[in-house]
Amino acid sequence: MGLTVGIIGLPQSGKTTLFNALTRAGAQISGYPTSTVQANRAVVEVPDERLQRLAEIFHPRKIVPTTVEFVDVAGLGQATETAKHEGLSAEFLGHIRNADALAIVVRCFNNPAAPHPAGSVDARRDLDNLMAELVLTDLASVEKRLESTARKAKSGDKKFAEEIEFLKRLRDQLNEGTPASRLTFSSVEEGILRELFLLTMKPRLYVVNVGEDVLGEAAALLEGSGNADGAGGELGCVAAASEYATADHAEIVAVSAKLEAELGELPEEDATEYLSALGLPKLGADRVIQKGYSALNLISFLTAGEDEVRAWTVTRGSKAPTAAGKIHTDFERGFIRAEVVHYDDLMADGGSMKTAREHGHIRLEGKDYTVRDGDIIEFRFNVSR
Ligand SMILES: Nc1nc2c(ncn2[C@@H]2O[C@H](COP(=O)(O)OP(=O)(O)OP(=O)(O)O)[C@@H](O)[C@H]2O)c(=O)[nH]1
Ligand SMILES: [Mg+2]
Repeated sequence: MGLTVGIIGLPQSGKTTLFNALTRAGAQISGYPTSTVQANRAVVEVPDERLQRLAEIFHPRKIVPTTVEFVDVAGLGQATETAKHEGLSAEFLGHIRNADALAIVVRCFNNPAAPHPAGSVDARRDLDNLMAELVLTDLASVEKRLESTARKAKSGDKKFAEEIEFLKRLRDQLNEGTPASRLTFSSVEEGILRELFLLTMKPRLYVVNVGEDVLGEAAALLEGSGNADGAGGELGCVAAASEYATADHAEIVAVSAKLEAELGELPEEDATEYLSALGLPKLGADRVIQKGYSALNLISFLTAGEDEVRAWTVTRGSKAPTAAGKIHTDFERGFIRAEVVHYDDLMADGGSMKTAREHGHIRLEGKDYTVRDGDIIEFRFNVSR
């Protein structure tokens, strides 16, 4: 479905290192700002253990996971040095305007070999700065739209007067430093918002980048089982980022980008073994992808047969014909019915479609059926209708 996540953050926060961990793409990193001038892009597979299990049952010729594209851009602030008061540069924006979500990298690691450009780690300060850049950029978009709408409003059309009203409300809010995502709006206004491609409307996922020695504690802290009382340094930084994310109603995940980029060069099983031996959570790259998926309100449905076992992405709440349309527009147009068995039911039935049928776990669903994550679906359609 061509889902794209933009990796953004201040200079030297570890964006490219994270990108490498996520994509195993070996993109260039370096210890001084300006390292990433052009954007790095890579498409990665969404890990889904269910596909392997299904392949053992269906023996398909191929397994096809669903994918996400990551874009790694230059550090904010550094790309905008010359355009401080107009928000981000056009070139930079071109890379993230069309992203479906933003992964915001927050630096909490210490690294004397690559010092923090501001001299020390401070998640609150960094996130305030970063959000200010995004807000400023959006403000410029809103101002521009206000000018063009004001010209159109001279025709006397009430529609434009209402749009101006809304844009001013949006501008006031941004002027206070509040992201556009906090605004409440009507469906007409939602249409205007969509045309503005505002950065602060995009779903956000916070990624705190910590040193490998505190990764375990940081992960526990974010899951609510750890404690950062009195902790300064890296853990205090993680706690501050966590507060920030909570106030922003966004998900947060801890990674040690450097460790993971290094582990990314090992075979996956070895990397997993290494992490579990140290009592660390599974690969942060996987967690970033999965959290990104849920932040975006996406689910996967599955198809399984002799030809292929495959995962497909749809937005949560999608109806069966929409899901069918992901496979082929004919499937949506000629949709008749969906034969559905949930992955968990099939597993409970020992992986046997026959048993699943006997237990009534295989259902025939119509066009109003809301697809669930993990549904294994076979579509019935007729294109001649
Ligand atoms: N100790 C430690 N160092 C890290 C970690 N992540 C990144 N670094 C180091 O920090 C420096 C900057 O990392 P990059 O990934 O290039 O950072 P960036 O955000 O892409 O930087 P720009 O593209 O210049 O904005 C490099 O020297 C990395 O090796 C980490 O988790 N721990
Ligand atoms: Mg970089």
